[in-house]
Amino acid sequence: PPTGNPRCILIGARVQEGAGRLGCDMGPSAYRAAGLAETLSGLGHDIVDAGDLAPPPPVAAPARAHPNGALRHLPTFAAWTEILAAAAFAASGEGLPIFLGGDHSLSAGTLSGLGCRAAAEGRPLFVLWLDAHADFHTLATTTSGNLHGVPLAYATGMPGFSGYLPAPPAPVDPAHVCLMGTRSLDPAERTAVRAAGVLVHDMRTIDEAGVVAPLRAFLGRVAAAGGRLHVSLDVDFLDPGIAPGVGTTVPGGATFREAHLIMEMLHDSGLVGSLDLVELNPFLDERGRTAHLMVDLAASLMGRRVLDRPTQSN
Ligand code: 6HN
Ligand code: MN
Ligand code: MN
Ligand code: MN
Repeated sequence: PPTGNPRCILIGARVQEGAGRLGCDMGPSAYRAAGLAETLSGLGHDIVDAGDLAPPPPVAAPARAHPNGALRHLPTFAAWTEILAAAAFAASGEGLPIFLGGDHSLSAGTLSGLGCRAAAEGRPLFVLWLDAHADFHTLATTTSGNLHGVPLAYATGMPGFSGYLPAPPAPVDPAHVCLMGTRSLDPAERTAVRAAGVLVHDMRTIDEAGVVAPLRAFLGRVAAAGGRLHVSLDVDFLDPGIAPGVGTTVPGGATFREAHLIMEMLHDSGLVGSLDLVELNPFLDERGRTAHLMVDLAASLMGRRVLDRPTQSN
């Protein structure tokens, strides 16, 4: 993983077709308006803003329509997955990519590319999924048809995508995935995360144990395995009272300090190699406050702190 001050590469992905409502396409602009690049360079990082990926033409629809008639924008999802995988593989060889969403369907692509990067490095890829949801539907089990509900199942190589999307070449081991903040699971996902062996720290766990012990244990596993860590931060991980700018608010989310503490611990671990900032919907935000909070969280992840402290006590 990057040591010292890694170069951060900002990559916008204006994908919104995976969400149930429009507006996530404005996410990358909102992060820029909220000062993401300036904030991170103020911390001493070398920042490259690679701009926004060109929205790809939808992949030609498969010959056979999918039997799940609820599915929305499958050819668009397939196209974004392909170009994001290529972008993630390339950028992760040059620095620490920060993907600016865009809805969470983009992580199907980023995780696919990062899996290839980790495989090329001979290291396992670990994923910290900070989200109210598990996003663990397959094409067959989603009832909303919104493909921001499937990226984690796709990237971990769950069945139910073949024939419609190329399989990820180096799927993430589900046992290397840790969900935190979970509080809304559809019935099919509840069964699937358990069967796959995904570690789930739901909001009740955070209420009872706090964030420190569960996160420290997971980071210890990543370090022991010599792993590369990807963090996928969905705005709806946060409580809607502090982060209204998202289409899928769920009450009872992470507080301001819980979220910042996670970011501070992630920074101190030195393990994070890439980050997704997803699901920000500026159309639903209030005077940019959610965009600003997400920028603040990214800053904490990249080293902003109140005071220096001895590394061991973190
Ligand atoms: N997200 N499980 C719900 C669905 O429609 O499949 C919600 C998915 C939310 C996805 O927030 O990234
Ligand atoms: Mn999500
Ligand atoms: Mn979510
Ligand atoms: Mn392992």
